[in-house]
Amino acid sequence: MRLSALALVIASVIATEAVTTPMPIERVIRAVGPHRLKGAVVQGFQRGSKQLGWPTANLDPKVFTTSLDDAEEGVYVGWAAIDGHGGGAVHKAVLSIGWNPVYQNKERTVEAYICHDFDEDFYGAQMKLLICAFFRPQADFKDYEKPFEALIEAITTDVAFGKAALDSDALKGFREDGFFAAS
Ligand code: ADP
Ligand code: RBF
Ligand code: MG
Repeated sequence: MRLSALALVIASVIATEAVTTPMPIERVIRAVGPHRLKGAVVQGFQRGSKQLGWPTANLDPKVFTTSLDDAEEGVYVGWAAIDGHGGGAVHKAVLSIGWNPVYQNKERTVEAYICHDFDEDFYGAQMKLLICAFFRPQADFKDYEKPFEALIEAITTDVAFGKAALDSDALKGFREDGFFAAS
């Protein structure tokens, strides 16, 4: 592991230990794919912004039912662009793939917190998502005294960790991927 990646892992373990925690959440950077997914932003359960303070743009499930394996549940980083919003620019994204074990969803979701302050919601818009690294499995936080607070703190750390990871030489180049230039 490169030194900068190791420093990120240590920093993220320390940050997540701050919650009353039986086991710290560990993060590593494992390159994947990249997976290039394109589809509409759909409605979810409206929990991201309201309950957790982290909105997630949910990708139309028909885009990934066959292209992503069930085994790929986890927290990932990548790059995202929303057609007609945020200047159409490519932004950093920290995302969740799976059944959200804290909530025990029946359907798998692919949902991305996009690191940009949008002026408006963008349901129905086309989202391009390039997923390039995995960094932890999803957790149910049931051993924690306050599972929802633990989830919020984990996501907060994931976002800081993900933003730094996307600045690494291994991942930053995907921002210029031809996928984002194509219609
Ligand atoms: P839902 O459950 O419907 O996905 P969320 O509470 O997760 O609702 O909020 C997601 C919605 O918020 C997105 O579909 C999008 O329209 C809007 N949104 C605004 N800013 C962002 C952002 N930075 N990242 C993701 N979604 C955002
Ligand atoms: N849900 C979980 O149940 N467990 C997790 O460990 C988890 N990690 C997440 C990490 C990130 C960066 C994001 C954006 C979401 C994560 N979620 C996780 C999904 C979260 O439960 C979901 O976004 C909200 O329920 C709103 O749909
Ligand atoms: Mg959402």
